[in-house]
Order: sequence, then structure tokens, then C-alpha cells
Amino acid sequence: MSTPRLSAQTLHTLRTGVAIPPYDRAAVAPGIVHFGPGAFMKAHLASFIDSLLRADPRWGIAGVSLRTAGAPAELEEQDFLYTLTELTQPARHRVLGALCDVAAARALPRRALAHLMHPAARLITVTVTEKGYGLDATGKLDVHQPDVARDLASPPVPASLVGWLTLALTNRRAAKLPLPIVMSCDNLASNGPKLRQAVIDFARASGRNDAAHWIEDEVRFPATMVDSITPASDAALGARVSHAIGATDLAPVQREPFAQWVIEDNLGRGAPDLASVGAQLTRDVHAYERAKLRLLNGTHSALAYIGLSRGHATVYEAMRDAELARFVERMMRDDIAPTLRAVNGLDIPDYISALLARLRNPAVAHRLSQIAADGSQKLPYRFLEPIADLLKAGRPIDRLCVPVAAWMRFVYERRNEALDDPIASKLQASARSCTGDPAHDVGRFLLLTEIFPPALAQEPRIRAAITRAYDDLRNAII
Ligand code: CS2
Repeated sequence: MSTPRLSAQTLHTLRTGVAIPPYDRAAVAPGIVHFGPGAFMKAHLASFIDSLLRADPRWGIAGVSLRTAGAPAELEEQDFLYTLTELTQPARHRVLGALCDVAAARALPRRALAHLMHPAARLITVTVTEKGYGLDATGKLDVHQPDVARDLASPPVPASLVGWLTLALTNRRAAKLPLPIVMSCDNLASNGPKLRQAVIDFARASGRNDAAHWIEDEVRFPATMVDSITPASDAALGARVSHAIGATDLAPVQREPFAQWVIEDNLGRGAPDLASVGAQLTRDVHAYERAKLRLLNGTHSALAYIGLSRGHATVYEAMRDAELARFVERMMRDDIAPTLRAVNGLDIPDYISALLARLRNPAVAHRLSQIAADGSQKLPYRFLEPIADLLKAGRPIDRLCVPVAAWMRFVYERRNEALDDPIASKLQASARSCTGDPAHDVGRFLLLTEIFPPALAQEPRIRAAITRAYDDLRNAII
């Protein structure tokens, strides 16, 4: 007998021990519209919302995908049900029912707009990754970014996130619908304020000054910190899940058991009770955000660029390289920690110890190549900002410059191969002009103003430290 497909119909026939939505999905309304319904949101945000729906059916999620061309058939065929596998030993499988729809904005713009205009939609959440915001190296909206530039002419169907948000907010205003909260859940320092400023700048640049003022005065863009290590889904996960649940699931996701969502406590009225399902609401969100971006994401990127050059494939493998593990622990405790501020509930040395244990979880096969992608977007907040803080404080910067140099070597080695980065061709042009001479090569990369603000690139101590590290890495010295 062939294995049935996961769907609303087969939900009650799954293997015992598989958790299924304990609420009536037919009663769920789409109170959240989510931009970027990829693996991270399916594994993180949707798991919190799935718990919330037990008590409050108003908060189903309607996804809007900006990048995919067509509707995600796998999910649609499964009635938007999918399995979340928590990578414990043994793994736990939970079928989530929080997602109600996914509209591909390019193919089905009306469906996307209908979700955004639904009177019940009170929260717009976003996980489009760093590159989805169209920001420049200083964190401001880049009006020359192709999708943004195109949307400034107010085409009937926008392409960019800021274009869609401006359209949704102004249309809701005109229709006198309740205003949604707009919540960035991406890895960006000050993600809420940056998105707010980008939307305001976009409205202004497209000649809608009145809308810009109104957004400035009325719309809330809380900052958040989101955290859960989510290895990309692959065929092995599909096979494992289908076997474990007793049905074929073509859209499963996996993550470590740990999941954290810290939200700036200024949601106002009409927001879902996210604290009731474990989200932390705090006035100190920036302290959490900075600690996470620098300690977790920074360490991830260091493990990726240095680890790949040492022949490792996953975070787990890289952490079993004693020299590399020692290097990143020192980087966390001696270099990054002094740039952070402890707040109530966040003890930095304890946070580091917990992080090291998470990175050593043998059940999580997190590929370094996944983390290495989009380096141009990640380097600034993971390394360059803490390096600038260390310089200001008169502290040594050498160790934090090593992963920056390792990224340069990583790009150099891929100068003629596929490179996963929104400015890949620019990076490869720089890499192809390298000669192997450390000072020359580092100088070429530092000219990339999309990544390195000129003041930082011209700072002689930074240039010297990166050049030394670039040279040492040739001999695997860290
Ligand atoms: C990773 C993140 O791919 C990456 O750049 O550092 O996706 C990381 O796993 C998450 O932010 C963890 O919350």
C-alpha cells in the first residue's frame, strides 16, 4: 500500500506520538500576514502561533512570498499542513496548522493584497533575510536597488518589501481598516527601526509625503530578536519525516529544540498575546538582539568561513576541531562580550556557555555552506560593527578580523565558481583582480563600499589586522 500524503484528511491517521494541531483549523482566521514564508518562519514563528491558536483562533498566518514565481504546490496539496521536526535525540515530530495560505505575490498579486486588506489582519510579520530589505551598507534604504527603484514609480504590482508594505498600509488607511503592527523578524541590528525608516523613506522618495508622515506617526514597527537554528530542509529530512509520521510530507522543516522570540514591548492594543506562548516582551530588546547577532550569528559565520577552509562541512564538525572551537570561544568571551550590555534576564557569560552547547548539538547537521551564503549582507553586523566598537574602546581587534579575512579568502577561492550572494558578480570581479599578495588583495576587497564603509576601510589598524590574518590563513593559522 502506498504511503498517503499529509493533508487535512489524513491528519487523524498519522502514527501515534506525532503531535497534530489540537484546535479546529476551520475556525482559524488569518490575523497575521507574513512576508517570506520560508523554512525559518515555518519552524520558528509558526510554532509559537500554533501554540497560540489553542487559546485564540484569530491568529492564523497567511504567507506572502515575494521571491518565488509560482504558488508552493507542495504546501497547497497538503492543505498548508507540514511537519516540524525538533532535533532532539530521539527527534520529536509535530504537525503545524498555523499556516492558512501562501500567495506568491508576483503570480497572484490579488490574492496577496486580499490577505493584506483582510479586516482581521492585525499583524504583519517579515522574514525575508537581510537582502530582502534593500538597505545599503549604512542601513538606509538603497533607492537604486533594482526592485526598490522599480517600485518608486508606483507600478500596480510592487516587487519589493517596502513597496508592498507601503501599498498595504496606505490602502488600509484609505479603507479605514484597523492598522496592523509591522514586525521584522530578520537578523538585522535594530530591525524594527530600520524597516520603519526604510518604509518612510520609500514613501517619501515615491512622492507620497503625506503617507510618509502618517506612517511615521501611526504605525508601530517593534524590534525583535528571533533565534532558532534551522538547517535547510533536504531529501533526508523528507524521508525521515514521512517514515516517522506515516504519511508523505513534501514540505517539512527542522530546527534545534531551542527557540527564542524577544519582542520590543510597545505593541499597543490589538496584538496577539505572544507572551502567553513564550515570547519575551521587553524594553531592552536591543541588548538581546545585539548579543544574539554578534555571539551566535558572528560565531556561525566565523565557523563557516574558517571551518570550510579547514575541510569541515557542518557546525558540529567545525566545533569538534579543538583549535577552531578554542578560537571561537575566545572570540566570544574576550572580544565580543566586552561590546555587549548585560540586562535583566541576559547574563552574557551564561548566554555564551548555552550557545556553545547548542553549537555542539550532535543531532543538528547545520551545513556551513548554508551559513556562508550572503556574506556581503552579514559581515557588517556580525563583525564590522563590533570591530568598530572595540577600536573605540581601545581594545585589540585582531581576532575579530580573522573571520573577515577568512570571508575574503572564501570569495577569492570561489572567484570562478557559483557564489551565493546578492552582489556575487561584484565580489567575484574583486576576487579576480587579486594577485595573492595579502596587502593588495585585502585592499581590493576593502573597496567594496556595499560592505565596508569608507571610514572603516581606511582605518590603518583594521587594514593591517585583516591583512595579517589573510596571510596567516594561507597556512591555516588562526
Ligand atoms: C545563521 C542563522 O545562516 C546564518 O547566517 O547564522 O540562520 C542562524 O542559524 C539563526 O539566526 C539562528 O537563530
